[in-house]
Amino acid sequence: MADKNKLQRKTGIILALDVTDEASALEITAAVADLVDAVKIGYPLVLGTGLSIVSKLSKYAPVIADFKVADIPNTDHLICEHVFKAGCAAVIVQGFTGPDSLSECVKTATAFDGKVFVVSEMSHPGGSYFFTDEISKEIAGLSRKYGAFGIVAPATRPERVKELRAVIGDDLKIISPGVGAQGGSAADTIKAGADWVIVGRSIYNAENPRDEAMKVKVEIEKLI
Ligand code: 3DU
Repeated sequence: MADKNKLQRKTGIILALDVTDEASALEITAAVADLVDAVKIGYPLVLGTGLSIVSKLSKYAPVIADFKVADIPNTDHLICEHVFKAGCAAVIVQGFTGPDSLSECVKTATAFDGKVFVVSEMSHPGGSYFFTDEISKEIAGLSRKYGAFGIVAPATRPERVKELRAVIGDDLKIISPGVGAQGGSAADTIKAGADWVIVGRSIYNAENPRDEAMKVKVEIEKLI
C-alpha cells in the first residue's frame, strides 16, 4: 500500500478516480491501492461527495487534487489552502495564468508541505489548439522557475512528453494523462520521460479494476 501522505514512485501509476459516488470511489481505491502510487481526484468526485472524501481516500494512497486551478493569486491561495487542509498531497494548477498565480500556488502548497503540478499541455485533441509547442514549453519553463514539483504532459503525444522533459531536465516530475481510454500507451509514455501515467476510465470502468491496473503495472515493469 502506498505511503498515505508521500508521493513516491513505485508502480508509476496514478489512478484518475472520476466516479461520482463515495461507495464506488472507496471500493475501487481499496481494490487497486497497492498497484497505484496516488489517486487523482477532481470536480466529478469532489462535487459528488464533498472534500471530506480526501481523508477517506488518504488511508489508501496520497491524493492529488486535479482542480486545474486557474485564477488570480488570492483566489488560487484560498483554493489551495482548502485542498491541503483537506489532506491532499498535491494540487494540479494551470500555468497560463502567469508567474504570480503560479508562484502563489507553490507558496501555499509549500506551507503545507504539499506539491504543485502544472498543466503544460492537455491530452485531448483540442489540447493542442491553444497549447502550442511554444506555449507548453514556456509553461514548463515557468513551472521549473517557480518551484513546481512537476508538470502534466499528454500521454496521447509521447513526442511532446519527450520535448517537455528536455525543457525541465531531471529536476521536475512528469505525470501523464491519456493512457487507455484516450488511446495513449503506458509504455510509450514512460519511455518518453514520464514518471507516472494517469489512468482513469480503463481502470475504474473495468469489470475488474484490479486486473486492469495490474496490466498497466506489468507493462511498465517490462521496461526496466
Ligand atoms: O481519460 P481517463 O479516463 O484515463 O482520465 C484522464 C484523467 O486525467 C481525467 O481525470 C482528466 O480530467 C485528466 N486530465 C486529462 O485527461 C488531460 C489533461 O491534459 C489533464 C488532465
